[in-house]
Amino acid sequence: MSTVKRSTSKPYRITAPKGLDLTDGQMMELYRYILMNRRIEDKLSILYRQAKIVGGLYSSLGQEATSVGTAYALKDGDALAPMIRNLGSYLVRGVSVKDFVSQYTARACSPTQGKDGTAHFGDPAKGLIGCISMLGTLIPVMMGVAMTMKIRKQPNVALTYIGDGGTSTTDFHEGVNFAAVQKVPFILVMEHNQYAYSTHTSMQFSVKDLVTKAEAYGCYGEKFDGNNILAAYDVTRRAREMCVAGDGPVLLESKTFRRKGHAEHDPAGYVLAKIRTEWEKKDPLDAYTRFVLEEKLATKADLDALEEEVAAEINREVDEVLDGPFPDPHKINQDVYAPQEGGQT
Ligand SMILES: Cc1ncc(C[n+]2csc(CCOP(=O)(O)OP(=O)(O)O)c2C)c(N)n1
Ligand SMILES: [Mg+2]
Repeated sequence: MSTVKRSTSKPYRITAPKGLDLTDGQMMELYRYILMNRRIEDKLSILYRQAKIVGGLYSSLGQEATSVGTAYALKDGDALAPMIRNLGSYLVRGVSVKDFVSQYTARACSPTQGKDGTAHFGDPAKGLIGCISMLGTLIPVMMGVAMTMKIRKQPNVALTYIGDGGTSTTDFHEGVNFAAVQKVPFILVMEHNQYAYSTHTSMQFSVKDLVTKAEAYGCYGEKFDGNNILAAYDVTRRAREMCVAGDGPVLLESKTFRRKGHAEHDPAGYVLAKIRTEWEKKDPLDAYTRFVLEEKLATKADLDALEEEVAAEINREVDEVLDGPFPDPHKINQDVYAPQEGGQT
């Protein structure tokens, strides 16, 4: 008699960390952000295939929980520097759908007035420091921002992100080392998504957990499930408290996976199908949806209504932005180094 072997692997579930201080309303706010993050990127991906995106398109598919959860733990006066896969962090900080769509389609109304096609923009009024494309460079920059906060005795923190590949840069070493020596309120979220372009982490470093590097620099570090939005929030909230108490910097390691290629043009044929499937099952939005329903924070009907609302907002903004003009070529140099009144640089 033959026996049929059943898979014993349990479905991926997320749980609320002990001591989580979020209200039901805040947990639903997180839900809206992660949903918005996913749906904006879905739409941008379609626009890319319609040749409406100018330049590269970088996805955070599978990593949205890390962006949204970590950014949500920050407070007014904190400084945040997202990287290109942190669309969700920008959203939490108040950047609009219109800003993203206009930025990627290089319209005159975009945050960079059509001069840059990706997420390279900041907004000091929102405490946002613009992304720098040279990997690692934001670390010493944000370490400096944190140093200013310390000198001014401000109860705030500076936070930025780095990919696993970016941890191999000199700036990573210099920035983290100096931050630890100076004990500044700096949080570095290392997104261990297992690839740097096509390079697997096994070819990038010999440590299993990036967070072990914290000990080498003499600062606190903690790893967390990067697909659990509540874990991302909670670990950052605690890191923030440590930093404000003068016990910074803190290195956080998000264990996650980059579910698309490096950018939209890269089909990532170098990733085994089996591994992709494994991580699809750990989808952070699906997992949080299950949590929200099981904890009765919302009903299926509530979530369907939210889906519709989000889709309507995105479609409305896309139509409006695409109707708008590209920048005036004569203004191409204007505002490149500093805001100018009317004239050109
Ligand atoms: C100093 C530097 N070297 C190389 C590059 C080119 N580059 C851009 S993204 C990238 C891979 C980054 O991988 P990782 O840091 O793991 O971030 P991820 O793309 O996975 O989010 C490379 C090599 C760069 N921008 N800066
Ligand atoms: Mg990576």
